[in-house]
Amino acid sequence: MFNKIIHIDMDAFYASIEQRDNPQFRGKPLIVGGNPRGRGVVCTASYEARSYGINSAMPSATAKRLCPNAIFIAPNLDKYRQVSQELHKIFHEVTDIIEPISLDEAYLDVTNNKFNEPSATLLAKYIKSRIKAQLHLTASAGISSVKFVAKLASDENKPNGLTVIPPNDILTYIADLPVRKLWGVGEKTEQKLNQLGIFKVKDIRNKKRSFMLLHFGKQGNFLYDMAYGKDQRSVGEPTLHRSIGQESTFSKDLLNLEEKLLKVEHFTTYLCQQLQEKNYQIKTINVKVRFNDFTYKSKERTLPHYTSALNDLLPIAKELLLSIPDIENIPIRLLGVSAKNFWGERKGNPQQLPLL
Ligand code: TTP
Ligand code: MG
Repeated sequence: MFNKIIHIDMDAFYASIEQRDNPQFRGKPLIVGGNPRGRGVVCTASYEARSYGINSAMPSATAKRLCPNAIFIAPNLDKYRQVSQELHKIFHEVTDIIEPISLDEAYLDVTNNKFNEPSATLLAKYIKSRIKAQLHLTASAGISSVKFVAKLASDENKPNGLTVIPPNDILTYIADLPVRKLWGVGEKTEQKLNQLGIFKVKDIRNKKRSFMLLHFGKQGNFLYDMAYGKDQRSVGEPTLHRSIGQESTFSKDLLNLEEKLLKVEHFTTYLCQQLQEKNYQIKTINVKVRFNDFTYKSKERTLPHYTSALNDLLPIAKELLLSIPDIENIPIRLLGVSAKNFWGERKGNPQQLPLL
């Protein structure tokens, strides 16, 4: 018996919300992000702007050069967080086994669902139509029996896509993909794989598991499994987290304080969303940075009470960042916000609801 996993990813999330709420932006190249006259970066671009080669994390000034007519607006995270909460209510109509990845992205395990509906395709269509009807936004869905393939599938026909990769098609579907597409493979791992003559997923199949283990440790094991379409990770399972959080190494160093604080805000927002979804509360929050000279600094604080509220955690996360000596002046290449000291457990058993 195969699992049925749906991965949902909203299309041009921040930009689509702004186009929805501001009719004058519709059909136009819209960029949500930092000021193009400053050192800000693009959070996301509408699909109209992407046709000029603009994408997330690009400096806003470059985006302006590529498309001088583009409209630039600053992000409104409160609004996006509210939309994300509405989105999660729609997910919960179908299942309570949900694993949020970010504000606009989540895995849903629909193997058993509240509609007792055996077709994951029908459920994905239902979710997409509810998102359209209620939020006036579009999402792309990917369906497969394993998580990493469901995620690849949701990216396959963006925007407004729905792609199903049945269990028997997985091996063929992934064979010719570049290794970079595999879950957890960033620039560094990609380079290392390439140096070992591994460019496509199917190239991993020419290596032994022991070879992958030798060169990549635990990750090698996982890469080997994924090359054969295997991914044991279940959706939103309550793992015994030692810590939970978000971190990123940036393609361009973060230079100004505004950008650094905005990243802290993004990551803390994601963190709180993850905590609330999993019904966890935490007591200790940590902010870490790696400067461009590779020195590493980390600050943490333990609160007197457990919480998962952004109102509690965001001011502390910002304070922690600001307490790092010289944070204003030194460019940073990595930033992370994480939490530990957990309390709580996953929500109870799903309820049966009638099909609407
Ligand atoms: P994504 O899902 O990566 O991008 P997207 O929803 O804008 O576009 P699509 O999925 O159709 O390709 O990210 C979701 C939101 O997260 C995005 O709207 C803005 C924010 N974001 C950033 O702020 N910085 C980033 O570098 C990225 C990748 C996303
Ligand atoms: Mg998205």
